[in-house]
Amino acid sequence: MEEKISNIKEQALKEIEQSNDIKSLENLKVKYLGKKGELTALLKIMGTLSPEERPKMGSLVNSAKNEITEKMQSKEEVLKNEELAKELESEKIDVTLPATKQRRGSKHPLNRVIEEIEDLFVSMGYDVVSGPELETDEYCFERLNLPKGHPARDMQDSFYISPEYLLRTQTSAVQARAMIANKEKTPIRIIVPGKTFRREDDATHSHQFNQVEGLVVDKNISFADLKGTLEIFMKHMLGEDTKLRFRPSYFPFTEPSYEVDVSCFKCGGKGCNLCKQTGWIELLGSGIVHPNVLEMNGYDPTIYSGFAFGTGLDRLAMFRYGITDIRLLYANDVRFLNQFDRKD
Ligand code: FA5
Repeated sequence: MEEKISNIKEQALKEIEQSNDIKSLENLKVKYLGKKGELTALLKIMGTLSPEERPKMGSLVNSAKNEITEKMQSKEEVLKNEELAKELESEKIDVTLPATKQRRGSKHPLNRVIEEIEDLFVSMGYDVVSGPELETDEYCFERLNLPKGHPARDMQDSFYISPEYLLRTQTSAVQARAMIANKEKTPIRIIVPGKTFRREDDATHSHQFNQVEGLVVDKNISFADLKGTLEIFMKHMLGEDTKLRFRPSYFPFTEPSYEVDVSCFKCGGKGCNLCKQTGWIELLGSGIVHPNVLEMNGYDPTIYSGFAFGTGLDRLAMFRYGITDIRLLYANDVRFLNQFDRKD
């Protein structure tokens, strides 16, 4: 029996030493010290021994058990440390590596254009004002010399909410609001960037688009002031070499009225596919404020005069950035928007 105990102990110590993970160590615990383990089996047969042998064998089994337990504990510690070291190694962070770049949103091309225009006009002493997008028929048309039933209303296909309210078709609506709001009838120098809406939809017309309106009312305002202002505006946006062409046109709220074309910035006026071989691109409507409009909105046309202009911001952004379809500006496709990350 003594030899058997010694063999079991030697075998157990050897196997413990050879085990190389916690799982196999657990198995050895069961194999030697568990309820059905080899040492436990020896304790169970103690009763069959003579009373003289029993204490000796008992103490031999116990000391073998203690030795195996101790060996197991120290091996377990070694294995746990090894596993921890492996884990730490796999989680190691190289703090010297360059950081992953965080993508930041970029400014929408329309907002870039709006901000640029605002900066320019503020530097020339203008105020930036806004007005409601859901507008009354009165401000959108009637106070702009377009009474109900006026044929020129057909030029702007409108979204009516009720006979009295519509989504404004032009930022010109704010012209009348600014004149009415100015109780002292002091000079006005404003720009109005904002959303406008018409029942149109193709590559160059959107049902929602943006305009920027300009309005100056003061004494002795003439066509020369309008021309000079638009030249500064367009050269700033499209380049110093840009030329302007004023074509007589018709708007009920200005007289005389002009459509303004700019020389094609792509071909420099020689003619290309962008300007349809004409060398010119139509960009805005403008004119000298109609005396009826001044009068209707509280300014004496014999004392005051003014000029106004309205341009499509979307079209300006399209020319500026070479965008061929206006709908891209509203599709919220990040692949499109990301291109403007570092455009200017
Ligand atoms: C007007 O809206 C006038 N209120 C402009 C004006 C203001 C004239 C002050 C005189 C004095 P028009 O309908 O032409 O005019 O529109 C002006 C510009 O808005 C156009 O040149 C174009 O750039 C843009 N625009 C018009 N409709 C659309 C549309 N559906 N989608 C995108 N841009 C449009």
